[in-house]
Amino acid sequence: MAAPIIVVGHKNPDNDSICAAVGYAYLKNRLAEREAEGGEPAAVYVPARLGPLPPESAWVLQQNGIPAPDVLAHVHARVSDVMTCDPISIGHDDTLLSAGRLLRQHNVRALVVTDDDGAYRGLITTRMIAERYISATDMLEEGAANEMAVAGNLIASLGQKVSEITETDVLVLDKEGLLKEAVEDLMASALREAVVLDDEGRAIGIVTRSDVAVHPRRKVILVDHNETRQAANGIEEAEVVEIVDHHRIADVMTANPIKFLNLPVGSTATIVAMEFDRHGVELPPNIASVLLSAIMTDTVILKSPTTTYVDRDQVERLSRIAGVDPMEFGLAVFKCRGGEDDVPVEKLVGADAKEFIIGDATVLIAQRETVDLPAVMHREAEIREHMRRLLADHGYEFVLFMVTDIMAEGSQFLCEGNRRIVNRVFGIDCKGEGGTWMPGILSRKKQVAARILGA
Ligand SMILES: [Mn+2]
Repeated sequence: MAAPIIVVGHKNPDNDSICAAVGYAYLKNRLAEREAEGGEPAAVYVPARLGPLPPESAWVLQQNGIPAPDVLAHVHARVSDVMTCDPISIGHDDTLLSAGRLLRQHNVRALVVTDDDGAYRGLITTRMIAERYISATDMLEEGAANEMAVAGNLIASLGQKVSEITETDVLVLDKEGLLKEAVEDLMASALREAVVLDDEGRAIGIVTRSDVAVHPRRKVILVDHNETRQAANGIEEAEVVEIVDHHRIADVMTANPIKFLNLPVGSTATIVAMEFDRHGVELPPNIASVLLSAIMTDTVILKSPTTTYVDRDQVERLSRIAGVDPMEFGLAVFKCRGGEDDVPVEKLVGADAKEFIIGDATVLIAQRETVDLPAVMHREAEIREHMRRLLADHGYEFVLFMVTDIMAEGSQFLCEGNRRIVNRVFGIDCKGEGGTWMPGILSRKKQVAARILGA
């Protein structure tokens, strides 16, 4: 079976990047099974992530009995992408005759020689056997024997022990190793073959020079991003086979035409849910719940101005399948983030902070979405002190911290530095101490940054 196709969201993953990957991989696997009509599916899809699991993702996956996607370090080609798995092996006490038979039977050029307990000892290859036979003819050259003697020597060799001509000086590779480095080592090695061992010293693969002549590309489906900067390391070496996203079109390029599904809706999970519908694949309650959580976080419980009627439709459908009240469920998801009291101030302010450039000044706009505004405001003095430190360290014109109260549908503005700009743009008089309540302001992108940048 071919290598699994990875479904992955962006770096520094948010809940949408995790849940859309889980949901879309599930859908793709059902579609592959349907296509296979009871046979072996042509591909297996595996969700992955590029960073730590957000607390709300950990919660929703656990609640629904779904394992967290594995972390993907990179998508560069690895040794495991070219190696021949489960190589044929032979015991060191076996004869050359059995070795020859195995080589012919499996039509391979190398066998793994094992100890009595199955551990890797070395390799025996067609070339080594050929050399063994060629060496017999040396007897003639030296005039030490007649042809009968050579034939006798060759016949005797059939009963010779494999261990006597086993090559033990073999390049050993790690299956997770970068292919690029493995190729360099293999070219420099005397043997044409290298072996891949597991932790217990058993041979799990063989790599030959002809295996590495091809340049395998790992297959990847991008969800919730289409920008190389946000994608897995090595993305330029990978083959992007699909993109499902709701961001601006950026710079991921492909060699072939692909399915590129991008819609200006509230979350990637919304699009994934629509795809289940389009393909007539049944949405199980646990996947519905996971997708619902992502729509809720990306749209701030449908209150962000990025929310569309399409998102509302899907929320209604998903919550029906998952058997939850959408608003209660959304709130529960947000509550998982928690930690308003004890999260370090650097994280409270900095977890979601973006720099913007106005003329020749740089400003920082940070946002914390919360269901417990009083708990955040209780730490105002500490927060302001941290904001002033950011201001001094980075030379910002101002630092604006919007504490967005999801339930009250507004944001408390805390500003340090040159407040004049913020005050002018929003027609407020933000003096510090207590901050200013901004009803209806929920989106940094649409309602705050856009206005400040446009001023
Ligand atoms: Mn998203």
